[in-house]
Amino acid sequence: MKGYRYPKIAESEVTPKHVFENRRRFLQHSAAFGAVMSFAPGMLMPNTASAWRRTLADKIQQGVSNQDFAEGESLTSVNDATTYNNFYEFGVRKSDPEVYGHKLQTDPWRVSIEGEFENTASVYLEDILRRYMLEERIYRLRCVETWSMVIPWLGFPLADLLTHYGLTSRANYIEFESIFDPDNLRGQRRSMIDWPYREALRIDEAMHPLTMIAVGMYGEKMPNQNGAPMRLVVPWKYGFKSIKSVVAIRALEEKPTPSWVAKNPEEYGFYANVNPEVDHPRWSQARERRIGEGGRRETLMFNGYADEVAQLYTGMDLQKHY
Ligand SMILES: Nc1nc2c(c(=O)[nH]1)N[C@H]1C(S)=C(S)[C@@H](COP(=O)(O)O)O[C@H]1N2
Ligand SMILES: [Mo]
Repeated sequence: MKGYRYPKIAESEVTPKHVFENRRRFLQHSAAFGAVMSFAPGMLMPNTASAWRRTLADKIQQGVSNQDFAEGESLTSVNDATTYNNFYEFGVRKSDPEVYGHKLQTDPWRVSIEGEFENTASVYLEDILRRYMLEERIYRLRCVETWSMVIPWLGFPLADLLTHYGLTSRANYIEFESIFDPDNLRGQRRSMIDWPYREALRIDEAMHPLTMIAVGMYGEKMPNQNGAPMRLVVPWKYGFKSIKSVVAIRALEEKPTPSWVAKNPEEYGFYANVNPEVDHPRWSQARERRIGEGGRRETLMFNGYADEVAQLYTGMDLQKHY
């Protein structure tokens, strides 16, 4: 694993132009708002507004370690990674998450820590963020639909979060749940899956050092279309396991049923490990299309993370436990 140095280029070059323009407009707007505030000291404001954004900005400022887990493969452009997305809460087209992502309400953000923990909690994201050093990790992302990307995530190991609340001896699985807000999430007004989106990992998968909670990408806070403000990233599994906009983390004794397994157990398994030898019923998984690249490339066993994770599955028939 060689070190990675984030390219030192102007923000205007790495951020899609309209996002950059929007941000500038937002900054101008909040500067004006600040001026108004100073003349209206009695005005009430929720004290949690934007608190996680400030904490995250501080954390990024304090410095971030970098590790390349993609063997020097080129990064997917930030434009491709933020305009070609699966986030069915916004619709089924790849462009929908970027078009409708602004409707996602991320302020304040609370996460419910439930089930087989010594200490259950309902915790504000800023209080989670305060506890951890942020790491940048470059991972391959392989969608079950056969496209792939290489993305520099910003986050921390899920294991650190789980151990903070103390797992009980009965915690065999971790279930994750995404935001449910049909008023703002137009995709949730249709019954594509049984909303909210739910995913799950076996406890050893959840505790694996590669499994991370991501709160940003490309050196900045997570764009809404990529699962703001916090999402799961499990690089050796098909992308649908990497659940976005997480509001609940539940430790369970019994194996839960993820949304895709409930919808179609023949097509989507609980494990969903990237495996070129196990085809989807409707297509081969042997090759993939790297977004931004011509042609196709071979799909790697466990998405290239076999050295790290293959031992989690020794003795399991991966054709059966797909
Ligand atoms: N809540 C939620 N999480 C989700 C999805 C979704 O529709 N809703 N799509 C999944 C799928 S199929 C993929 S491939 C990845 C895509 O992540 P990206 O858009 O950041 O590349 O998110 C996953 N997480
Ligand atoms: Mo996917």
